[in-house]
Amino acid sequence: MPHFLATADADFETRFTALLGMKREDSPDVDAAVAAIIADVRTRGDAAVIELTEKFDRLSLTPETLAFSPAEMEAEIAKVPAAERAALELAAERIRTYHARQMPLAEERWSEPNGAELGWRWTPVSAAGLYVPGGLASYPSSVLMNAIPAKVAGVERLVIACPTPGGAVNPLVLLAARLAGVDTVYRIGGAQAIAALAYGTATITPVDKITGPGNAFVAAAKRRVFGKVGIDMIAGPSEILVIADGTANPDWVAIDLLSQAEHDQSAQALLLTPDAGFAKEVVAALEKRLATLERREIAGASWRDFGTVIVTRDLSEAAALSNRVAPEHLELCVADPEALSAEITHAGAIFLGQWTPEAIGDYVGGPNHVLPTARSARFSSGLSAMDFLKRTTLARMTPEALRAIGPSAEILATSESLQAHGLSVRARLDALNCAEALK
Ligand code: HSO
Ligand code: ZN
Repeated sequence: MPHFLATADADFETRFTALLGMKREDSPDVDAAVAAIIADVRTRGDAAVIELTEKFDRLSLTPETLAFSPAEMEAEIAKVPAAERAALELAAERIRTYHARQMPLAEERWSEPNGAELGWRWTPVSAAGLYVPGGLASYPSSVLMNAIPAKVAGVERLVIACPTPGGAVNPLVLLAARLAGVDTVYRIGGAQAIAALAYGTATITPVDKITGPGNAFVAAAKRRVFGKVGIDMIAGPSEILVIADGTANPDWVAIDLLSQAEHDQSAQALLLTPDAGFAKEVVAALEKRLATLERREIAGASWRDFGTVIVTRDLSEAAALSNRVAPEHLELCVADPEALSAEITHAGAIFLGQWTPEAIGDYVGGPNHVLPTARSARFSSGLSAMDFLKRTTLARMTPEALRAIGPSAEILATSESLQAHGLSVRARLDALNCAEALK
């Protein structure tokens, strides 16, 4: 049974707080094992990566076969049926167009009356590595969502690490890699792949930033290599929160809730509505739909353990509660989604109105589907072109500007007992004063 709450209940606040604090992911503590794997890859390079791939993926590789050859890529990609190819191409194009709009001006610069110039400049990271899980969660759509923003940002070298357990390859993943402009696809996975991307081996050139989802080993490895390289985020199980009023279609809302529940038994689907009768209809429709799903075991476990229905006094109260959840995906299935959207302050992605199922955003809408989970939308955003850019600040003083603001720098340097700092300013001010005196 999902959780049923009503804001009118006396114990609502206690139960809602418990919901917010609920720990959904029970990830095993693999940190010690991951530390050992990273150390091994750092000291033994390719040999360690090859041994670990043999052990975990039952696949024998050599330095020459760590990456797919162009001919192997061709052969796999040729297996993709035309309909899938066309759909992936449409998705790639729409994701590219959307992310191109995120690009900031390459350089901003302005001058002050004293002649000083200030500004900043954006430059891409040189190389990025994208992790793609093998097996059940090997999503071609996620390849596009990670690789395209990197390309749009101007990343020169883009590589993928994707395990192929027992040699099993997903041709769609390789096609997505090709469409997105990925240079090399390595058939390696786990912590060993993250270590190889971060530190490099004789055959794998290290990258500067690693993005993409993965299992507990991959997550722990990303945490450990952070600092040596940049990472995107540590993504948790998917979440969807739907705010609906009586005008929504209960069956559509039900299947939207299930669309995220089917990702993972730790996924969470929440429905907030002021209409108790409507809530009942959604739950009934959901049970019916659930029974028909291939992934009913997973979706059913998610709905049973973490599914939640909250009856609110009105839509504004639903928006306020949603802001406290800060969901990864928020659907507004209400008569006036724009008005309600104005009340939303914390959410990874908002889907406005009944014609916008969340799945559109997962595949072809254009916005990124790599989004902050576990309430981290309170302080972070989904993956974007900006994640592959860095900002360098620019400053240019003139004698006049240095005269105006230099003395304050000197005073602050003295107060921090940093003599050379102060002297670097003073030397220039003295030269200026000297030149002035000689005039
Ligand atoms: N909803 C998932 C992404 C995804 N859905 C991939 C389907 N494929 C996390 O945002
Ligand atoms: Zn999804």
